[in-house]
This record gives sequence, C-alpha cells and structure tokens, in this order.
Amino acid sequence: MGLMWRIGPKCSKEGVAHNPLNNKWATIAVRAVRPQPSGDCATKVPMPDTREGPRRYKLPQMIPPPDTYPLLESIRNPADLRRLQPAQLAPLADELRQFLIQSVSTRGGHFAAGLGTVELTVALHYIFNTPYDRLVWDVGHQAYPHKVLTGRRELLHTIKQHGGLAPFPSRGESEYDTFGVGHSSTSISAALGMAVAAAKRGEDRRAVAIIGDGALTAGMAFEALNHAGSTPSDLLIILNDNDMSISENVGALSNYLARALSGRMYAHLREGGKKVLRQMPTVWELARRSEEHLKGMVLPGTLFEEMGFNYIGPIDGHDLKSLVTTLGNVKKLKGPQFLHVVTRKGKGYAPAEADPIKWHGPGPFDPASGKIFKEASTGPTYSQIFGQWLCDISERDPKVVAITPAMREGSGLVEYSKRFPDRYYDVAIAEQHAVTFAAGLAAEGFKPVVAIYSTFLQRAYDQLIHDVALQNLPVVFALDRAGLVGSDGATHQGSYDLSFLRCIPNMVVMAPADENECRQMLYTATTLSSPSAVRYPRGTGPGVPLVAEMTALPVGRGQHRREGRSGLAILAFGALVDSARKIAERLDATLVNMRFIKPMDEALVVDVAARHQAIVTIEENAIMGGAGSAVSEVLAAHGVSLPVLHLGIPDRFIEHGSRDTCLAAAGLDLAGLSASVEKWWAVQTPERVRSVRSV
Ligand SMILES: Cc1ncc(C[n+]2csc(CCOP(=O)(O)OP(=O)(O)O)c2C)c(N)n1
Repeated sequence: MGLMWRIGPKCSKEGVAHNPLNNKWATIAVRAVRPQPSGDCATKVPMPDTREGPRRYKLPQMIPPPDTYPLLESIRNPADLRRLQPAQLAPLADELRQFLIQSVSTRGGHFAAGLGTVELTVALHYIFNTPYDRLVWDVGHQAYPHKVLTGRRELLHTIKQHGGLAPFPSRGESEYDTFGVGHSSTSISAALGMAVAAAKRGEDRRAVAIIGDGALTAGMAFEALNHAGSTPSDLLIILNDNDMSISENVGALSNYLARALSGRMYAHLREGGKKVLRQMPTVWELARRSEEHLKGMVLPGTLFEEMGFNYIGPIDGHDLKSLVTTLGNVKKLKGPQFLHVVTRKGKGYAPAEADPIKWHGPGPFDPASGKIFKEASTGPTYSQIFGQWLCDISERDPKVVAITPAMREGSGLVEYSKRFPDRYYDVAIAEQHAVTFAAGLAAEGFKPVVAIYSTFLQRAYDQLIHDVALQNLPVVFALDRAGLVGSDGATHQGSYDLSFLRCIPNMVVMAPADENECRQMLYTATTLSSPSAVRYPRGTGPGVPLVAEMTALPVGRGQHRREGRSGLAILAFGALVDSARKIAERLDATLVNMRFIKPMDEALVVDVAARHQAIVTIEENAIMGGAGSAVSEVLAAHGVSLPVLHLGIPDRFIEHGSRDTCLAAAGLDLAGLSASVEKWWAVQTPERVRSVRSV
C-alpha cells in the first residue's frame, strides 16, 4: 500500500499516515484544510505548518523597522551578495524584509507578495550567476526584493510613481530584469525561449521562471509547461506556492497543490533518505526509481512529473539554508526541472500575514501600527457602482450571473460574491476561459456579466470574436480600468479596448460620462440580445448621483448636451465628457456626449457636421482606430468633409504615475485638452474651413 493520509472519521483534528517503507502507521495532527471540490471529508488533506489559517496578532508588539541596514547597504549588486558567507544570508534577508516594510509604507505599492519572496530572492541571486543566468519573474509584483538586491534599493520608494522605478520588472530599467512583465503567466514561455536560445548558442546559462500558484492557473502557463516538458531544455520552473492569488486561489489546480503538500511525511522521508543515500550513487539510483513508484501513489497524478519535469519539493521557501542547498543541487541538473517552494504571502509582517488580500497592494501605511492610510473618498468608484448595480440587477433577474478572472476585489465583486455565491464564478487567472465560459452560459439562456479589466480582456480577443460575437451571444462585458490606470503603468493601461471592440460585428460598445450613466448603460446591456461592453475608468466619476431605477438607454443614440455659437463642435466619449464640457463652455462650442461608440449615432454626427465648421473628438483610448476614427469613418461614408481633430491616447506607451500624471502625459488632462483644442481651433480660419469643406 502506498503512503496515504487517512483522516479520522468526520474530519477530526487527527489523521493517520501509513509509511510503506517501514510498514508502520503514525498519528499526525491535521492543521488547516483547504476547501475541496466535494464536501466529502475523506478527500480532505492536512497541510504543512506554513498553511495555518489567519492568526490573530497583537499589533503593539510589533518591532519598528530599523533605520539602517548595514548588510543590505553593502550589497550594490548580486555579485556582492555572492561574496557573503552562507551564515550571513538569513540576517540579510531580515534586513531586506524590514527595508521593504519601511520603503513600501512611505508610498504604497505591491507588498505582501514581495515579503513572501525575500528568502527565495536572496537564494536565487546567491546561487545563480545573475544576470548571466536569467531570472524571469511572473507578473513581477513580487519582485521588489529583486529590485532591491539588483542596485535599485535607494530608488525603491519611487516605485510606481511618475519618473520612478517601474511597477514590475522592465528590460529598460535593469539588465537583471530579463523580461518585461505585468500580465501574468508569461514567465515559463519566456524562460523557455531563453533556455532554447542559450542552447542554440552553446551557452551554459540557466533560465529560471518563478511563477506563483495563482499565475500557474492560466492557460498560457499550461501551454508553456506542455511545451517545456517535452524538450530537453535546461529550464528551471520555481512554483512559489502561497495558496493565494490576489484573493484566495481557486480551482482544481489549487486543490491539487494542497494534495501535493499533504505529502509532508513523504517529503520528510524523502529528504532524510537523500541525506543518507547521497554518497552511494547506485543505491540512490535504486531508491530514486522506487521513489517514483511511491510518488505515483502519494502525490495524486504527479502532474508535473508526468508532464516531463523532474519535480522537486515541496520545500519551505523561508528556510534559506534548504533553499540554498536545493537550488545549488538543482542548478547542476540537466533538462526541465520543477521546484515546488511553499511560502507565506505577507511573511514577516503580521498584519499582511493575517490579511494578505488587504495587503496585496496597500497605499501608504504606518509600519508600527499596520494602519493603511486611505485616500479621502470623493464618492463611489466606478468599480463600486458596478458592484452595486450587479447586486441590484441580480435581485431582479435570476438569469444574471457574474464571472471574474481572479479580480474579485479590484472589480468591486466582494459583496456580490457573498450575497450571490451560487451565481458568482471566480475562474482564476483565465481570461480566455472566462469569456468562452460566459458564451456557454449565454448559449443556454443565462445573462453572464464578465467583469474584467480592459487590459486583461486583451488576453481573450479570439474568444470574444469567435465564441461570443460570431454567435451573437448576449454576454455583457463590464470593462473596468478602461483608459489610463496610473501606477500600474504601461502593462495595465486600458488604452485599446475601443479600437479592438468596435471593429467586431454584433458588438454594442458604450462609454458612460458619469456614474449614473454607467449604471443605466450596464442595465441597457442586459436588455440586449447581442454582446455588449460598457467601459468605465479607474477611480471616481464627476459625482453625479445614482438613480436607483434602471432605464434602458436608446441604443446608438448620443446625447446633445450643449449648443454653442462658435462653430466648433466637440464630440466626447466616456470619462472625458466632463473635461470636454468645461472646454465647450469656455469656447462656446457645441458638446455631444456620444455615449455609444458602436453603433454610432450617425445621424447626430452628420447633423453636427452640417451645422458646424469643425469637429473635435475626445476619448480616453488610442487615437488609432478609436472612437474618433469611427466619427471620421461616418463622415467619410456620408461624403462630409470638414476639419476634424482627434484627441486621445497618442501612439506610444504611457508609463506609470498617478492617473492624473498619466492623463497629463497623454495630453488628456484638462490643461492639455484645452491647449490642444484652442491651438487647433485658432488656425481653423474661415478660409481653411472652406478649403477643407470643398475637398
Ligand atoms: C493576465 C492577468 N490577469 C490578472 C492579473 C492581475 N493579478 C496580478 S497578481 C495576481 C495574482 C497572482 O497570484 P500568484 O501568482 O499566486 O502570486 P502571489 O501574489 O500569490 O504571490 C493577479 C490576478 C494579471 N497581472 N495578469
């Protein structure tokens, strides 16, 4: 019989384990139990110490971080680190952790994930010859310790701010950042590419992908595993398993990893056996073979082994000694390796350990008390408005269901997930699946609402076209963070959705000018029999009160807001309507809130063009292919020519900063928009207008 856990009857706190090597049974304590797919107690498994549930901490007992970091300050780059004695690594890790706490507390940033990778980062740079050996961090939100150890310690407090360090690893920033990241689950593919490139050039460099258990849930990660496991590439994949995504990690893979971790006794035996047998190659080889047999029974499926990897672990990701030893050994191995490292998100900072969701990306905080400073609220955010609307519509319409690809908190779905647990689907970081899953639900008569950030919908473009739009299935896309998002920077800007959505047949695309319009547009979307998207920005709107009653807007109709006498008309889309209003008032221009990007209010556009000398379009989307382009297409189709200025996101990537600095960088803040409109309008002389009109 293989090694297996037998949990006592009715999920008691004790379990019994059988050790096939000595044919003995031992009683073990069962600690935390991850939720399993079925309610069957017998399938539940014990977890290692690092997975205990949230603990209660007494904040006043926390030790304030030191002001100086003698060891850390001696590390200018990883070469310095590699000169340390092994015994100095743990004190260095302690200093690094305290430095992170102090630095992030000043301005906020990604936090809990980085605390969990402190020891792993130290060990990786200690063992691998970086940057010659390639480290590829997945997503990159956990790479703050990496930035600190690779020459950016003094700049860490500038991270995510305008002109400061990039939020994620960025090739332009450091030679140690081997691959630009931000969107998840790319690390294995990229590192495999690097491993293959090294082999082609005959270089003996290592490629290491460090991927979280959340990021590993994405299809792309599995595509890469599928490829890598079938190659002889010298690729090391490190699974940083902390049982968390931004929220709790979900899905069958998460359950699988829990089962793998339940082989704690197996791992213990294995490590002990290795120590004894290491000096005796022949015996070791025999043991390895029987171990494989044993593992096949112990670790259900041995998924990664069966995919072609040499699976090592699980090991404690906070035990520097074993990390250094294991990485040192793994580095010598050839072929695809998979090292399973167990860490705790928020490690070493009590409040973050207790609530890693809250501390995933906090604002500035007081390190001593753990109090996060909240920005003064200027009203509900669009995400909150969406979440409230979703609860309201779901009360009313039993066919509405909600889907999120791992973004419950960011998308405003926390309350919904509690109130409507049977209609809420967190599908993990799987945007492509989220969209086709929604299509399936819609095909059966449900009204799925996919809550997704504009930037992450990019992942699911084929699904959007092929599975949703082509079949004209009424899926509602609630596109959060559309437009410039600010501190997450270029990887996360929602710059393109209008361009990539409006060219798809059957789509209805809306952009609300304010909070209430957002609510009414979302409702309108649920009344349609075709797919639709409502795109709204990050943060708050102009402060328009919500009307509880939901009324469908006339589809494809803009809203004439102001008639001017200057001869200039501004056609504005979405979040920038409010700025456009201020400009229109100052210049005595006509203002239209276009509301629909598709179908566009052609009659209104043609009518405005006939009555004005020039048109300015304003949108928070790439100018190319965006809403303004759609206006020009309408004019061209109707044979109307007049001077038109398109204002939107220019043809370059907008880097990180506050949302306001990003808007300014794109020329889309009020000052930038006003200046552009005024400058352009000033040269639209009657002669020029006449010449354009006569074309
Ligand atoms: C394609 C994509 N979807 C969603 C996100 C948002 N996101 C950033 S980090 C994260 C969770 C990652 O979890 P994991 O890989 O386990 O790392 P941990 O934070 O637990 O260390 C998510 C969902 C993203 N960056 N990319």
